[in-house]
Amino acid sequence: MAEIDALPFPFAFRPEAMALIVIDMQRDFAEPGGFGASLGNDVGRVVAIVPTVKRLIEGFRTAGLPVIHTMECHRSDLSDLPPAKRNRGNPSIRIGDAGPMGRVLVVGEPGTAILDEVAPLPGEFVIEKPGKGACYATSFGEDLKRLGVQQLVFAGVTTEVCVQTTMREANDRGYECLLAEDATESYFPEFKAAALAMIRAQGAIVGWTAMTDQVLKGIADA
Ligand code: C5J
Repeated sequence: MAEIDALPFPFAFRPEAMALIVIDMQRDFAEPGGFGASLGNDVGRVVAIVPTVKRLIEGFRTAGLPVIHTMECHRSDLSDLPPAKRNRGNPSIRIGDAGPMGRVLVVGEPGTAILDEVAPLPGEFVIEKPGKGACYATSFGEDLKRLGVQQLVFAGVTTEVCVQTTMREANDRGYECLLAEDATESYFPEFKAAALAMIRAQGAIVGWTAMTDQVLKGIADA
């Protein structure tokens, strides 16, 4: 078994069973005028991790390991958007409304797109998800089975919402999950710190955390 220097203890993995899951690196969470900003958040925090996420993606591609991207988005008729989600919070524009980058978090709209710097390559899986977690109402579970992966490295935004939800879903389904600490971000630094601590508490009850350099070293040495 190969290893990544991780917390709370080394993350053992088989390279052929490993994939990178990049959560929701979309313009709507990273740019002014998008969903994240409409909720009053400082999107600069998301922009700051883009180079690190890019480095992680490139490391997986170089190692020949799968990269799976997710996008939080809804059908244009909003039939997959429950009122409980649309009405939540007090945004200046709601999901489905027209904003400066098109309709917010709707499939095919400019703001829903993944940022150019970390965009999927042709052939990489892109999971369009209507929920915060990638397992709900998507093919994510079947895609992971088809790829034969068992160990997942996570990156993306936001740490305590879509990233943590998907990690918990995957952990419950038997996957071993590691979160790249410096390739994930929250609009709230204290929520990020708490999510990292929760994930690795109690002997990795939900998973492991490690810095991107340690992940890249682990897969390069494997
Ligand atoms: C949120 C996400 N925060 N991708 N979505 O609404 O974390």
